[in-house]
Amino acid sequence: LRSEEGKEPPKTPGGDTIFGKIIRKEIKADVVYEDDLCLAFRDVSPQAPTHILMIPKNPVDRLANLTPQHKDIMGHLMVKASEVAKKENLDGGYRLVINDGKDGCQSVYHLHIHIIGGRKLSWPPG
Ligand code: DGP
Repeated sequence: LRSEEGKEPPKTPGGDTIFGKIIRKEIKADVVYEDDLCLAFRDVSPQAPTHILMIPKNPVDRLANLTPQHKDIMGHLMVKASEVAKKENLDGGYRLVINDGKDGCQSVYHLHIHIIGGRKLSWPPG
């Protein structure tokens, strides 16, 4: 057994955060893309005209806890985020953000990629 294979699966499929409830359709979300591996839905508190969250269905809590076994899913999330942005007509550009941990302002501990666009964004972020 590799070390990852010995880990306990999450207690509930999809995980125990609010995003797990969204994956299991226990609470509603405005879903813009879904497949076996990931789900994309509009952020409840949008910071721009387009603000979508892309999440893995098999949860990992944060970027800091990724391991080599997450390479494929992280690649999948990025490719699908790019496709979602295209479908949302973010032709002028957009931003992908992953907030990690307390100092990164992460509030939901189910890793997610913010897809933010539809207006001219400023840099650096606050
Ligand atoms: P972060 O701060 O990076 O952990 O971002 C969490 C985001 O999740 C935040 O922008 C608001 C969003 N969010 C929290 N709860 C819900 C919810 O129940 N539904 C939706 N659609 N978004 C949520």
